[in-house]
Amino acid sequence: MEGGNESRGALIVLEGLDRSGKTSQSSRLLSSLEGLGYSAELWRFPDRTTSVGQMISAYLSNESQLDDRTIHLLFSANRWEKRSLMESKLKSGTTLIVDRYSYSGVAFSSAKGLDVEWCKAPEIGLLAPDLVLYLDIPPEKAAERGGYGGERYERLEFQRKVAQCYHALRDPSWKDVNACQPIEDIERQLREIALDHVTACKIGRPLSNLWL
Ligand code: FDM
Repeated sequence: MEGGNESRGALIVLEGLDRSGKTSQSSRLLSSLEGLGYSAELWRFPDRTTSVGQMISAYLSNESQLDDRTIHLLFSANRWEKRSLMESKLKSGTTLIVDRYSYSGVAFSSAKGLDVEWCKAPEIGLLAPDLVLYLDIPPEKAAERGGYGGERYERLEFQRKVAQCYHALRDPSWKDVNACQPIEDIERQLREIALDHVTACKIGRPLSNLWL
């Protein structure tokens, strides 16, 4: 199976501001796909279980301070340490639903003022998603949802900048879904879009790399 593209799984990424509903929608999407008999797993970045992930977690909860470029590279390393497992899962036919990925990496760091191309550079060569589902919500609405949990980036002013940076990253794999709709409507739309992509990958769309 050289090339490994026959009957592979799809790489589906959910992106959006904090409190946009990514995490609950990712779980619902996983249940839907599994219920339809697909092999699927739910991943998330940062993956706080690795030693790099623990450094990221300490930074996010303000237990440690790191230079902006240093934390950017740690987020990137946290994706690189999972790249080969990601590729083998996809090639073995498992669809991955990923709660945040490289787009978070570039959007959050460039919202701090780092150059976008500099932010993308360490991400070049990571697997490109087949589909990015962007849960679109005005930053003010997201802030009203039960408040933020107190982590470093959960501030309205910063989330406004992140929203602008996300918008500049749109590419052909990107689909906006209005995250202000009722939960079940969002769930249904995500499922429909995701199923199209899962089917396309099954019939042999090749894997590709970011950000080329
Ligand atoms: N975040 C997440 C980044 O700044 N860069 C990244 O590469 C990733 C994956 O970390 F505020 C930010 C986004 C968010 C925070 O995310 C932790 P979760 O989804 O709340 O764990």
